[in-house]
Amino acid sequence: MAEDIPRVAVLMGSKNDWELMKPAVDALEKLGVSCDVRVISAHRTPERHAAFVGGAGEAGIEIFICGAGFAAHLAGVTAALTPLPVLGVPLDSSALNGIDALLATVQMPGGIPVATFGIGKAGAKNAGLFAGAILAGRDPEVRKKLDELRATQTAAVPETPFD
Ligand code: RP5
Repeated sequence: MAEDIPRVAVLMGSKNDWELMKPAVDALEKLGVSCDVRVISAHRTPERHAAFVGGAGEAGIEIFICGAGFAAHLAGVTAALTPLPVLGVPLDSSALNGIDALLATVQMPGGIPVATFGIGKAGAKNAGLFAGAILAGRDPEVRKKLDELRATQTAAVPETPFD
């Protein structure tokens, strides 16, 4: 992980969410963006949640990525606590395979937006890349790394399935 001041906070509702949320951190590392990774639950650690989000802006955080399963209110409550962009990742940790978390995250009432991504690891990866894309708009170094990452990804696609 880069050692400069974290610009993105990656929050997850449980330590058990880490394997699903790691792709977000991996994507940000590839873009040279440092993150602050925390286990914070909106319902199990509400004071920790409010304290962290309340101090995050002053600490340099520009974007939040929140992953949670079940009745996933972590992203929504985070968005209620900050005007900074909140990217929500629904996690498939319940018997409903993340459909519950997807609906809970995406169906925010008008007024407190959460940008919601796909369920699980692909959603976490895209949330990390999207946070990078937001930062790329104001940081040429991140923009350069994002362009390089896209070019590498394109070059890795074979012309035929036999290559
Ligand atoms: C949510 O409940 C967490 O985000 C996690 O996905 C789910 C289950 O948490 P654990 O019981 O595994 O800690 O709050």
